[in-house]
This record gives sequence, structure tokens and C-alpha cells, in this order.
Amino acid sequence: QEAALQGRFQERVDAEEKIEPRDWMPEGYRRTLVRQISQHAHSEIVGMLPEGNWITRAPSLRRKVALLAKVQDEGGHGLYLYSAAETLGVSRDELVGQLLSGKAKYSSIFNYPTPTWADIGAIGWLVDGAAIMNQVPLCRCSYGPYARAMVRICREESFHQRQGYELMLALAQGTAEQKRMAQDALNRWWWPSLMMFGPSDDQSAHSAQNMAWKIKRFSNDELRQRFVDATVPQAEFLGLTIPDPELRFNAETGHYEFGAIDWTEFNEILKGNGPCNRERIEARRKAWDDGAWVREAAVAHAAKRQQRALK
Ligand code: FAQ
Repeated sequence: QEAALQGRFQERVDAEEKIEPRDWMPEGYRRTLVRQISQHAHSEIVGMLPEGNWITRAPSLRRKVALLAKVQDEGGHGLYLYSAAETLGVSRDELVGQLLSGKAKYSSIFNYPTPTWADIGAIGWLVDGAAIMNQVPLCRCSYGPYARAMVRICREESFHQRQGYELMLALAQGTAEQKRMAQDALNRWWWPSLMMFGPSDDQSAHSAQNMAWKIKRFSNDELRQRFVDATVPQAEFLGLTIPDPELRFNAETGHYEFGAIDWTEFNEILKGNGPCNRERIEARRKAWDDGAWVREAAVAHAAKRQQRALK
């Protein structure tokens, strides 16, 4: 009977029907989605930290408003994504517990520091640019709640990407010192952005099954290549240099070829040994502890309302 259910499930996926929370699904599909959606939610929440670092130091009111809005959007994305994960039968407390204990992964990219204002531009341009490339196909993911959450998230990410590129443009067209800052930020964020797409296809444990289940639509390497092809001309327009001496356009394939990624650096970050891993988790633990009174007050308030309704 299990085999018949599996067969019917795959037929629905192949026919591009959306799978909804109450539908039958293989246990592996459910587990994979909980893993991916919760890692994604944690990334949004931890991703608020590197940029949050600059809110009080934004150089103008206009820049401050845009940055505040962006960081707030990221908090919102984390919340929709936790809600999407909850539809699969896990609780938010459990997921947050996994993040705070260091058990859950979140995107490698958020373990790098943001020492200058140009990092805010580089994050918007490159990190949000990479996020969009990876996330637009997720709007067609077979799991309904995740796919629907991604539609709004992608719209907001595209605003984030544009604010980052516009910030880089202002720096690149500014004083020599500003242009130098922009180049330095590009130098530090380029390779980590390429790592965001995950291990190369031959090392990617989950890709084949995720593609069959139509959670993923394109492989890690395909999306990375698309990102490079879209981003190199943008760097040229800024008058900045991509920090890769092996980068060249192949007129025959129509794609840019690029140098080897340092997977040792990537693996060290995944093991918790990146430049800011510890600081990020400590910041999240502190936020959780500092917010205890809000959770207690919300529970007390809900209990009081319920009592009043019973009277
Ligand atoms: N960092 O077999 P695969 C954002 C893990 S954007 C850390 O290829 P899969 C917006 C992977 O989880 C960033 N871990 O896995 C924003 C797996 O670990 P596990 C978040 C990584 O799932 C912008 C193992 O390696 N976006 O937040 C990374 O098929 C600016 C084997 O890898 C998403 O999460 C990595 N870079 O493909 C916010 C998008 N790459 O669980 C603030 C949704 C791989 O076996 C500011 N996720 N791993 O222990 C996905 O599309 C996929 O999960 C991939 C990985 C593509 C990330």
C-alpha cells in the first residue's frame, strides 16, 4: 500500500500539482522540507545581524530608512518560513531550539563580518542577488505553503538587490576612497556569495532526490553559473573588478568560466569555524533570552482573554 501511495504522490508531483499539508507525503519528503525550510528561516533571522550592525551608522536618513526596511523584511521572511515549516508538524520552539543549540544549519554567508558601509551594498547586490537566483525557482516548489511564501519573499528580495546595487553605484562613482571601499567589499563577498549555492553537484547529497520531488528545479552548479553570468556584466558597469584571475567569457558556450571555489573554507564555516559563527549564535541566544518576558506576557495575555471568553 505504501508503494501505491508513493506512486500516486510522484504522479501528482510530476503533474505539477501542489502538495498541501494534509495530503499524504513520503516521510523523506516531509523531513527534507523541514530541513530546507527551517535552514532557510534561520538564514533570514541570522541574516539580519550583519546588516543590523550598520543601522545606527547609515550615512543618511534615506539610507537608514531603506536599510531598516530591508532588515525588517528579513525578519518577516523568517516568520513566514517558520510558519511554512510548522505546517509539516514541527513546532517553532523546536526549530529555534535547534538553531540556538548549534544543531541547525543556516547559510554560510552570514558568518562573515561587515566592517565597512560598502558591505551593505555588497550584501544587497551579491547576497540578495544570489538569494533571488536560488529562490525564484522555489516559487514553483511542489510544496504549496513554501512555494506561496516564496512569491512575496522574492518580490522583496528584488527590492533589496536593487538598493544594494544602487548603493554600490553611488560608491563606485564617488571619491577614490569610496570606490576603493566598494572594490574591497566586492573582493571579500564574491567567493562567499558563490558558496551560497551549496556544494558542487557531484558533492551535493540531496540534489537528485530534491529535483525528483520538484523541491529544487535547478542544481547548485546551474544556479551558480546563472548568477556569475548575470553578475559579471553588473560589476563591469560599476567599473569594479571581480577578484578572480581565471574569470573569462567563453563565446562558444555563452557563459563565464570561473576559478576554483575554496571548499575548505566552506566546510570550515559549516562546522562552525567561520569568522563570525560564534558571535552570530551568541547574538541569537541573547535575543531569545532578552525576549523571554515578551513571550511570557503574550502567553499570560492569551490565557486571560480565553478566561474572559469563557465567562
Ligand atoms: N550554507 O545536498 P546539498 C537569505 C548544506 S538567502 C550552509 O546541496 P540542498 C536571504 C545543506 O543544507 C540564504 N549550509 O543540500 C537574505 C546540506 O546540509 P544537511 C538562505 C549549506 O538542501 C539575503 C549540505 O550542505 N537560502 O537568507 C549551504 O539540496 C540577505 C549538503 O548540500 C536558502 O536557504 C550553505 N550555503 O541544497 C537574508 C534557500 N549550501 O542539511 C538576509 C533554500 C548547502 O544535509 C540578507 N535552500 N548547505 O546537513 C536551498 O535552496 C538549498 O537548501 C541549498 C542547498 C541550495 C542551500
